[in-house]
Amino acid sequence: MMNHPEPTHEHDPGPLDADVLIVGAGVTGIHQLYLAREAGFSVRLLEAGDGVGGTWYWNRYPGCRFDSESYTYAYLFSKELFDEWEWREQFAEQPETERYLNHVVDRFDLRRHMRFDARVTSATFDEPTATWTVVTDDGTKSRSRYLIAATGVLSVPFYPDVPGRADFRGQSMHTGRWPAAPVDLTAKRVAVIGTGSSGVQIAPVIVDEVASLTVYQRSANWCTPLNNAPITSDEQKQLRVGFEAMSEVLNTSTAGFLHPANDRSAFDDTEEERQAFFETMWRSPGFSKLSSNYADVLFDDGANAEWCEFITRKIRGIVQDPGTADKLIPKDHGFGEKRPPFVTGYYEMFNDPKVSLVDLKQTPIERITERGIETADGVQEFDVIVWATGFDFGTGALLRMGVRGRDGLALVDHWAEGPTTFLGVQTTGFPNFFFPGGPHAAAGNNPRYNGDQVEFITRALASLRDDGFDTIEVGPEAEESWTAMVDRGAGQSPFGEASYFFGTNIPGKPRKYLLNSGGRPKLFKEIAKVEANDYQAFRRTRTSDGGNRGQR
Ligand code: N01
Repeated sequence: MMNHPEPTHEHDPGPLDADVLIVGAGVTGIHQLYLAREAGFSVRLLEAGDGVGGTWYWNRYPGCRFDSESYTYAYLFSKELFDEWEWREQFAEQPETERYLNHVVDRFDLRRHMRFDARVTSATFDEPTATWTVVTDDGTKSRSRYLIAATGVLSVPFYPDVPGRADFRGQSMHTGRWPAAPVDLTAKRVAVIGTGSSGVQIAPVIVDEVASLTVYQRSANWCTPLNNAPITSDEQKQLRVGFEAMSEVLNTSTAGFLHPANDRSAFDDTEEERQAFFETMWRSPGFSKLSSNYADVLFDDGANAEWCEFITRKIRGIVQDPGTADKLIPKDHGFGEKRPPFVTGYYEMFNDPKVSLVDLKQTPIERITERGIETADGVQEFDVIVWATGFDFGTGALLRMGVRGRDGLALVDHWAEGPTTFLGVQTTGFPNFFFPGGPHAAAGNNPRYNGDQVEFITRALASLRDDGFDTIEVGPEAEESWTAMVDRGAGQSPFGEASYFFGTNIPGKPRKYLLNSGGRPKLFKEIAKVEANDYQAFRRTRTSDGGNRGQR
């Protein structure tokens, strides 16, 4: 346990509540809490929701599920935990994931460090003591040495500014704020606005119960099958036997998946071989369509076009009405320029006569009325409108928390032109503040990247303690170089170019890449360098003895 400082200067804000204060009880926050406590720090966690799960707490819409394989998304820090939790499906549904995260919290006795219904409204760095004071919406203050915001990248739902949204008299829900109480959609006339991963997941799952389903599509997406399946008892056994080997792959692979990379280029193969390969891809699970596809599928226009033509033929083969099929085929971007959704029964659903598709490029939404949605084609009445319109990705939650660093610098001003980070964990001017799983963090199977980050942060805090420091702040050179790497990498492939990955779905948000374009190899390399160089990328000081800065 770290000794709580005894401030000797006049400025004495009282004792600390914890060494480490974490915000957010999602996958990253739980992991960070566990590691920090295991490392001997006193810990607290504040969570805005009234339960554990983060993304897997708020996104409880029907059909919400992983598109990373369940066991590859799960924690790997305990073999016992891995052994005792049997994922039922290759791609688990939200309720199972929420149960799993609750199980982890209880199994490792983490709940007693958590406070729920505690939304952070301000977080202020106090320079003389190098501590953070965090205030929640009920006015409670907490002080800590270190503040770790594990607030996630998809935690602020985005509602487009459509006139009349508040006028609708029926039920209106965002997928990212789905009510905990069951929503009865039986025999209801339902609209789903948005065809990103959430919209295309919910629609086919509710279609059987509703009276009618109308999908409002602004951009068609290159959807391919998820190819989910139950995990058989033999597979369960193999997973347990192969845990170490699997962990090794997951802990070292580029995007945190098990799918092997393909070193072939599309035109290394004949036309016939290519079509056979694409068929294999179509039948393969989840993200393997990106990770195991031809190596040049994102980099060569011809290769990308061939794969898109293959998907186009599939769509035309499944969707019986040629007009609808045509609308469902993207014309404005290639595969991977938007985050590809993985679907079950999505295209097939359009063959059901109660399902219709509105192409918003032809007939944009003009307004929401009391009874429904008005486009140039008139008003269509609904009982329920589902807003599957995405999130203020990457920085949304961090910038709403009222974070102020050195000299009162507001994070919202510091990042007015977009986030600047080192390793996606720290930014200059905000000592002792970390944000794993935030901007510049991941670009693949999120828990693997975010796990790398929380492990690094925990080691960094332990090294501070061991070396007699209590304050850590990244230097400007390291931040500039990491941010420049992210921006440079983002320009090198069209990946996510047409998507919220650049923040362009939010009016007024600067266009900046929000993922880690260097991937895990770059993260591993930089972390190794930092640790080998005794944290020279950071300014480490001692403050709690009254400002005696033992800088190194
Ligand atoms: O959000 P999105 P999402 N009028 O931003 C449309 C993860 N996730 O919640 O493309 C009409 O992708 C917008 O249209 P356009 C995953 O990382 C994972 O679906 O901007 N439509 C788009 O179609 C995912 O990428 C899973 O033209 C409007 C949609 O709303 C991320 O969460 C499942 C509009 C928003 O799509 C976000 O996915 C679900 C307007 N004014 C989510 N404004 C898994 O499978 C926006 N749209 C694990």
